[in-house]
Amino acid sequence: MQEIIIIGIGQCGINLGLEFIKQLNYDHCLNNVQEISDYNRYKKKINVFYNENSKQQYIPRCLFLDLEPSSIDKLYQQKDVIIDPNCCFSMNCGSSNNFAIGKYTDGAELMDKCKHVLNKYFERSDNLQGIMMFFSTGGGSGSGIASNLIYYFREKDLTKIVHCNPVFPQGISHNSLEIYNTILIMHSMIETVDIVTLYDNVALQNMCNRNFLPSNYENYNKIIAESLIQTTASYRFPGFINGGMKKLSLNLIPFPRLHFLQSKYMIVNQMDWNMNDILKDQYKLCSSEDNLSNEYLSYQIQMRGNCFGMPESPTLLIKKENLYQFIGIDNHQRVHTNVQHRDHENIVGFLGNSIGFHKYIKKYLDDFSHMFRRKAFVYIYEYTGMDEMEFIEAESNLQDLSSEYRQYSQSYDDYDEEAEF
Ligand SMILES: Nc1nc2c(ncn2[C@@H]2O[C@H](COP(=O)(O)OP(=O)(O)OP(=O)(O)O)[C@@H](O)[C@H]2O)c(=O)[nH]1
Ligand SMILES: [Mg+2]
Repeated sequence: MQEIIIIGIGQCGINLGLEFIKQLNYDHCLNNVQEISDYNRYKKKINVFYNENSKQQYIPRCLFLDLEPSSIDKLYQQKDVIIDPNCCFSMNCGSSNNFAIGKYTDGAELMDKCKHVLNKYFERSDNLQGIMMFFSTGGGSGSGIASNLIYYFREKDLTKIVHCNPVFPQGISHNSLEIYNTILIMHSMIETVDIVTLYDNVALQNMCNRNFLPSNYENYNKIIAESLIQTTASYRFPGFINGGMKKLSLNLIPFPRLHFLQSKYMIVNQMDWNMNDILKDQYKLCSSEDNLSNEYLSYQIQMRGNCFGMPESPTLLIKKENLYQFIGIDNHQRVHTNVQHRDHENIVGFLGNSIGFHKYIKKYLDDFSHMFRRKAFVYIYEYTGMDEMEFIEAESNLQDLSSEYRQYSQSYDDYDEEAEF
């Protein structure tokens, strides 16, 4: 049945995972006791994110973890969604914003319980697609525990897809350790994860301001969840062209290490819209400066609703013939879902693998190098048993990734220059 497991880690991950489940419930017309309230609504693929119990309730297939109890306690207090308490684990310690505590000490103690739940989900699933993880790269619990889980999942089954949805920190002023945590979890995500969709609170804040919404975590999480509801619509509902996690990874990741995607999301209830609008700044969920239309190695357009016409008339969103010649393939994919969103007639989503990613990661790498050169704050990690070597490896792995992305942008620039002569 192509099942997916939702995993939320740390405060940010739990808030985001919960919001995503709430919106899934709404999209599938589940009421506050997780029963289907509208039987006309298509529910054939509801098992993608839910397990059905003997009382015909659909319980989300999820796992929530934190090193402090407050976010997990919040899950138990929910009135409009039921989360199985056997899938929620916390400790009483907190990570003090330290990746090493999340990964090696207190966080590692949670792993046995996690493995037990994950193995149970594996056994109960017909044909598991993979996992969707939510966490902030800056948090100690989020980044540390996520790193452990990613390695565990990879060892367990190489064929399943690991899709991470990390929220990046605002910058060095927010909290010094966030930069270290970010580079360390990025190191884990480069080798072991199939797809990473990037989000950051700066882009989300801009989106809130533009839409006259108060700028707070609740609204940020709503926006991220809405875009993921759009991305997963083609997994959960029928359409002209259907998608799945594997298809997404096959079509958008031309080289295994280059799997960092940027997401955009646009509601198109108005008549005068253009497919190219989706590339505009106001729709992006990650504040990278990558809006050049020829910067994408690959992209996917996700359409939901009825006004998009038949798939035989594909709309080529980005003109990038030169890039095609360079990569040698046409890596543009469309997915289409007929079942409309309950509140919006038509929605367009966009996921792109941009070579501009190297510019996005540069500011984090610069801040990291700036602090690490002076060994600032490194003792905090060393007290927890972490080796300085891990910092050096992470930095160099990220620099390599950055040059791999840059190599494509340079080749493209060279190609452009040659073409001008
Ligand atoms: N979008 C969004 N960002 C959040 C949310 N909660 C925290 N953040 C951001 O996440 C980072 C802090 O991570 P947390 O998730 O609070 O940390 P944690 O994973 O619980 O780890 P600890 O350090 O152990 O508390 C900061 O950059 C916050 O701005 C949230 O609900 N939504
Ligand atoms: Mg926390």
